[in-house]
Amino acid sequence: MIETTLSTVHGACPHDCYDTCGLQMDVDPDAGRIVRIGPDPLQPLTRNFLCLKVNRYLERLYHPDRVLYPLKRVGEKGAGDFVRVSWEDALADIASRLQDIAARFGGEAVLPYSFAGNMGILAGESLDARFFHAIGASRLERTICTAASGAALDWVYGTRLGPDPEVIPQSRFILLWGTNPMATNVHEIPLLEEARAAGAEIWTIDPLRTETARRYAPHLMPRPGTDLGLALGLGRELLQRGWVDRASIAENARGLDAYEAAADPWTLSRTAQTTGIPERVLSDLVEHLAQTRPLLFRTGYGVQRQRQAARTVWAISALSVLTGSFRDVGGGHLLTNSGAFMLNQEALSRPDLMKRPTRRLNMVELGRLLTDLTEEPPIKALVVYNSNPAATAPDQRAVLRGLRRPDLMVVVHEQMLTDTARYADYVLPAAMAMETLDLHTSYWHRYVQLARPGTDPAGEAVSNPEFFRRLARAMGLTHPALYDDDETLIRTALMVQHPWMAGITWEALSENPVAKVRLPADVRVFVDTPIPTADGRFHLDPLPVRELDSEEDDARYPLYFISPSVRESIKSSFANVKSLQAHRPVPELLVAPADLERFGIRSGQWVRVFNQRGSTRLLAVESDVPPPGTVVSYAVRWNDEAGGSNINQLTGGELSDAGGGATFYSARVAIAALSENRQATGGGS
Ligand SMILES: Nc1nc2c(c(=O)[nH]1)N[C@H]1C(S)=C(S)[C@@H](COP(=O)(O)OP(=O)(O)OC[C@H]3O[C@@H](n4cnc5c(=O)[nH]c(N)nc54)[C@H](O)[C@@H]3O)O[C@H]1N2
Ligand SMILES: Nc1nc2c(c(=O)[nH]1)N[C@H]1C(S)=C(S)[C@@H](COP(=O)(O)OP(=O)(O)OC[C@H]3O[C@@H](n4cnc5c(=O)[nH]c(N)nc54)[C@H](O)[C@@H]3O)O[C@H]1N2
Ligand code: SF4
Ligand SMILES: [Mo]
Repeated sequence: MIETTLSTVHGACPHDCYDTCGLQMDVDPDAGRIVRIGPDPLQPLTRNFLCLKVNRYLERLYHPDRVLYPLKRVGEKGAGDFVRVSWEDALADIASRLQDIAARFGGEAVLPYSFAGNMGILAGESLDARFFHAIGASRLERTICTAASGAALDWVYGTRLGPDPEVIPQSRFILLWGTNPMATNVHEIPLLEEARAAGAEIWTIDPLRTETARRYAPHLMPRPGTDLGLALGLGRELLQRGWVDRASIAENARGLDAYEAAADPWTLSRTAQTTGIPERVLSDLVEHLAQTRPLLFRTGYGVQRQRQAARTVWAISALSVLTGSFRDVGGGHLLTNSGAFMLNQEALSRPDLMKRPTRRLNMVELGRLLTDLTEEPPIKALVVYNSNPAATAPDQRAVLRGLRRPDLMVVVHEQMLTDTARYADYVLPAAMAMETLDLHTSYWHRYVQLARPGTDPAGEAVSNPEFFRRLARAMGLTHPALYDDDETLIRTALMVQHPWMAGITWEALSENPVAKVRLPADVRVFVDTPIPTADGRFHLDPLPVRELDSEEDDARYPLYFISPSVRESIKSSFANVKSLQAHRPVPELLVAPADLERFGIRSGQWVRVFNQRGSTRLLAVESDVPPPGTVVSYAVRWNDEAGGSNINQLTGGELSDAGGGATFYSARVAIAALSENRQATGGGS
């Protein structure tokens, strides 16, 4: 018997996750198959483990429902009836329809829609951007996740950069503020544990009793969306007690007076009343903020999926400045490290290929954009990749109504027959990241990784760049930039003259696929490197925001509705992986015992959850995760499971106060028991 020798290939986890793990793929060259995907300790923060989801990745990679061939719709939009067609026929038809739309309505009638289904640099923004620029399509503002906090960080610090997570063990007081690393950032846990073993106190600020909050207590439970007042109240108290070094703040920050004016109404008692956190706990926190060093604010995206998002992140950032936390290695404000990676975005995405700057459309408003046809030109073609908006976008009723429009051409490049794919006129098969070459960065750590394909794409699947090369060819476009190969694209991305990127080249990564940017962990950003705002100072004065309509307390919808990340999925990306589904077989609504009683509902009963925007059907489950007055359903299940709807029936397309971010966690709902009948047919609207 001849034994096959497996070869080992370095990959990177492509999912939208803080950790961007290094992967080791064992490949059986005879079978042309990846037989094992494990952690690659070449990436030091990955250590020797992956998460629940990616431990089972072969199940997703070789899923029986993978889209392997181009599909053309034959049934009704949304029904999911398709026939197999050839790439050639599919592309010829798509190209001629796009040309026709562009001729009649202008290129801007085409809207690309994408997010971070694959975080690879090539998959995310390379030939796709070039293609859409070349045809003069509308440009998508990718705002659905981090836009509001990004705007606030840019305002206060002039960049989206924080301390290296590798210094977490040196912190002595850590505030986990609106983040749930036990689910969303599991490789941060060993770092937090090291800090704790060395004597650090770790507190959690979250309206829910998450696994993280249970592990890292004291746990402060603000009412959802009240963190702006919380942060200002803490800042005001620090100033009142004279625990802020005004002289050193004056040296490197502007706007302390304006900050104080904004914080002035937030006395400790008002802060306690608004947030629901007892005054003595707030007072204790103020003491910790003043006394314990190094002090790390570890903010997550959970604080900024609401209406006052940008102001909230501004106020937390201001606290990091007032306390001088950034002066210590192990201190500062960690929300993201995406600003550590200096890639040549412009050369990658080539905005110069646009004949004139085209309009920008905010992805959070997809529902309105697809249904309000008064804006010129109306959207006539939607090209979706790396995303599943029929399930993940807010204002779902409008999104689905738009997707059903007979005059809208929908093209979806996907790995699975997602909710969005079911509405497509054409579904084109997308390769998995493990089947493609790409370059990866992270929004948490500071490693660049070159990911090699373990095998060829399954079936007739192609990578995102290859999809757009094919589309460009079918449209008869001639600009050579539309046809660059993957290696050229990676070399282009790395063509930068920045000291942090020195030595990170195609050649170096070919030798060693994991390279840390040259911004060592013990460099204190904003102390040892300049503050990159225009005037070189922190901006404490309030970030400009748009006027928000006052939020009416609508007695009909009395419950806060929060839909955060969950351990066994990444948004809708693992929805059809059976072993993971087994953890939570049906879409649930977690309800506090007091609310079950209040609404006359039994745990284990199907309920209709609804508000002015829409409704969906969930299984009520008694839980101590939410406090009374708040209900929780984890994001995001496929609509397919609940008769064509999910929790994004309940969320709206309203934008955050600045940055154009999404406001998923500002929803309010009511619940009602479903009759037996209703359960069988589903509660979708
Ligand atoms: N397993 C898993 N990992 C993931 C994801 C996933 O779906 N599953 N998603 C990935 C993506 S796309 C992202 S953006 C990140 C997000 O990961 P995180 O940054 O952790 O953000 P969220 O999961 O949105 O919310 C984190 C916490 O914020 C809390 N929160 C909600 N409202 C408020 C509030 O008003 N105040 C405060 N203080 N807290 C609040 C929620 O209860 C939740 O526990 O995780 C990524 N990683
Ligand atoms: N209610 C509620 N809704 C939310 C959130 C919430 O907290 N609550 N969170 C929001 C957040 S933070 C985010 S980031 C968004 C995420 O929303 P989406 O951007 O829709 O992300 P996913 O649901 O992960 O879907 C990604 C899709 O990309 C596909 N894909 C993966 N790799 C590739 C590839 O290489 N090529 C192509 N063409 N496709 C690929 C996957 O199969 C998957 O279907 O959801 C938002 N929606
Ligand atoms: S999803 Fe996150 S934790 Fe899991 S393997 Fe990927 S990067 Fe690592
Ligand atoms: Mo996200």
